[in-house]
Amino acid sequence: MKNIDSYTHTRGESIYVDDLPILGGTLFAAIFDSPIAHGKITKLDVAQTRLLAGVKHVITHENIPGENQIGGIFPDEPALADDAVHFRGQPVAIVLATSKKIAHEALKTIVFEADPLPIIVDPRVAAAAGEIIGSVRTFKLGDMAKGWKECAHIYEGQADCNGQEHLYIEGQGAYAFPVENDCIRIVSSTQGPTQVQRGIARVLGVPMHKVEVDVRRLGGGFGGKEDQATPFAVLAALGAYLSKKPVKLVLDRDEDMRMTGKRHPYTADFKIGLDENYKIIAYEADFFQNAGAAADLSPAVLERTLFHATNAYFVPNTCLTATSCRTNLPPNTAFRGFGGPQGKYVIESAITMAAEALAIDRAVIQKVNLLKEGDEFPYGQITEGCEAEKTWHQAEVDYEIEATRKRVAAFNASHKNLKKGLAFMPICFGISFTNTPMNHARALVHIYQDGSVGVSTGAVEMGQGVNTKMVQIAAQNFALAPEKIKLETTNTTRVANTSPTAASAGADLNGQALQIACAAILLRLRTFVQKEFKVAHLEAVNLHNEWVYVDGEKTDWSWETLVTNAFVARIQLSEKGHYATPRVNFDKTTGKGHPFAYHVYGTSITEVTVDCVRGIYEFDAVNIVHDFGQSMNKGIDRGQVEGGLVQGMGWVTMEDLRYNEEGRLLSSALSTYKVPDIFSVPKEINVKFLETNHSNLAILKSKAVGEPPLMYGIGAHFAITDAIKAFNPKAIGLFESPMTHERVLMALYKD
Ligand code: MTE
Ligand code: LUZ
Ligand code: MOS
Repeated sequence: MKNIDSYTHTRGESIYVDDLPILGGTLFAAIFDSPIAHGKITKLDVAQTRLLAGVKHVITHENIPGENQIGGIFPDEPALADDAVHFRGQPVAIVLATSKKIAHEALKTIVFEADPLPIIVDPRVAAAAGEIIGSVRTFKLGDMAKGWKECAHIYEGQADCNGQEHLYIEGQGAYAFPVENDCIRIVSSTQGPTQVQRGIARVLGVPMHKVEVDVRRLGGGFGGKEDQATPFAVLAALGAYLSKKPVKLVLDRDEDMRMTGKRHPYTADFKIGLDENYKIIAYEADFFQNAGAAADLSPAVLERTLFHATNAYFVPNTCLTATSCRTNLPPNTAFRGFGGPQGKYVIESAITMAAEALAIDRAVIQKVNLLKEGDEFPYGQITEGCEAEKTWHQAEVDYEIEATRKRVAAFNASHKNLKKGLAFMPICFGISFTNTPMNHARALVHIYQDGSVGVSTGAVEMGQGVNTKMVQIAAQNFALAPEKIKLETTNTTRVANTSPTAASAGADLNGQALQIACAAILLRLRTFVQKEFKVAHLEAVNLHNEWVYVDGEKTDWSWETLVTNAFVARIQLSEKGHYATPRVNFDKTTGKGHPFAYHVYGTSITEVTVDCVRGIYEFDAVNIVHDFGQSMNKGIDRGQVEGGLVQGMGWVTMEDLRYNEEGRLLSSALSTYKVPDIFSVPKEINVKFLETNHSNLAILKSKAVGEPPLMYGIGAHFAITDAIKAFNPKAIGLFESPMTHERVLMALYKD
């Protein structure tokens, strides 16, 4: 089934926040954000600004009617700065004017003075200074002292990976409307409508029922709108609440890049020990996360780094520690993979270091350590339906690895200045929010009198195709054509108390809730047919192809007739469903439990050609075998794998996020921050569907696919370093990501 948005997308008719028709009286908001990274505010004068023609309001923290607080996990982030600023780009004041241009011009007249305070941008410096968010976290398995004794080879090193700009095509934005009795209705580009609702209620000092949040779709989120859509929605709502006018706030690209947090950069120390057979016996890693100036989701991201620190490998003795470090950068946040990629990058570096020292192919170490059925993760969960080895073996066979290795070796032997590199990247990713209470969802189904169906869920469409999957579920349950189903906006008054659409669990959680609602209506309708047709057994009543069947025979009732008759017979044609993932639990104090409903596995093989004169490279192919369970929509799922892969490749190759010592973002535009385009994607991407038939908790056995494929991208880093070594054997220990052309060139000529 095609993506239900493809028609309006390709015609440019899909509606985003900035496309909403402008209501009369609308005011346009612009944010005055901190020009310095750290300081105590000594003067904030907006008197002149308030007098400007076209300026209607200037709002500072003093005008906030409720609590000046937007922190989700820790209350450490004001909506508008009060006595101090902690990062460049931190919102200090907002101007509401009759046009966006006037609002932006007016910002220049705001007088802001501050006494500078020391600026920290490096997480290790922050940790040494005691600037820590939450507590240091540890996951442990086995006995380290015993483990190290059993090792024949032990290596220690450091691995660093950088942050990443989300670069959703639609920037952050919201459009807020005042409603009678101090209520607010707001359209927000958010992955978390309930988070926005709660944030607004808190800052306005009103109960949540006074705030209605509506989301049609997002032009991309990638985690960047899980938490960080909230501050901008709050500011728009605050404007509407105080001015009693509709207020629109849509960030321009440069504002968005400057003000919002990104993927967390990490620096880590590792120690790995192997026995004679290259089995990893012990692994220790100590992660320092660059959290930025406030907690945001950092503690949860930090935790997922620990969950995925051993990637798809079994390590009997593991000690993992992680520290969230407070720096003077915009608060970093969720980004596809949510700390998992950073954890995996470090163990892949450790394995590479061991392989380099032992002068063997790193794939040899990877392969013998893959997870097996019944293995224990450092957090206590046991693998069930483990596909790590199966995807690896299938990748070796389907992509003819022996022939590929020979071809690469022959190429490298016959070329002086061009070298090819290969890298395997196995992945294992846990599906569920690691914070157990977030794993539930609701759906609401209406069948209208004419037989058409309206479906609301808590899921937010951001390009990943969740709405299409929801239509498929409803259509399948009612035996209807997809055209009979309409996916409504995600709205807090129809579906309340939603978890954000995140953790790749959107389709699983909301899809199961939707199935429960559909099943309840269907049972009522079939029972009604049973009575009307005087059928002995309910099982004899079925729906096929929009028609009622009894005992396998077509009746004279169409779906429409059934619905109309049921309505006249006063049968309830609406239903809600609620689903809570069974089994999941996790004890944060012991670091043990069964946090994930299931795991997703896969293996990629990346082939790259490096131009050793210029340091540039091209990806010849990325070949993937991915564990989809039983994909309910192969087109959408393939798209998720391809998109995730390329986004992950961008993270470890060209996306070079830079801040200077003053905490100023240097890579602040698309001219200085390069993302993969059609010329830099692999020439070939092959995705093979490993179809498995285990019972699992995935919706219709179709496994979550949103985030896991991003981590195939990590293979790009190690394919490049493999090629570099073929040119310059001294270029080992390259564990600093991204592998930009500049960095590759330096490595090629390093001695
Ligand atoms: N795909 C597109 N096109 N746009 C997005 O913003 N976000 C990713 C992934 N795929 C994203 C995407 C992230 S971070 C997550 S968590 C999942 O989609 C969320 O959707 P799901 O739970 O329905 O898989
Ligand atoms: N968000 C969250 C996530 O709040 N908890 C998670 O476990 C998670 N995992 C991935 C992405 N977002
Ligand atoms: Mo995705 S990082 O869970 O929004």
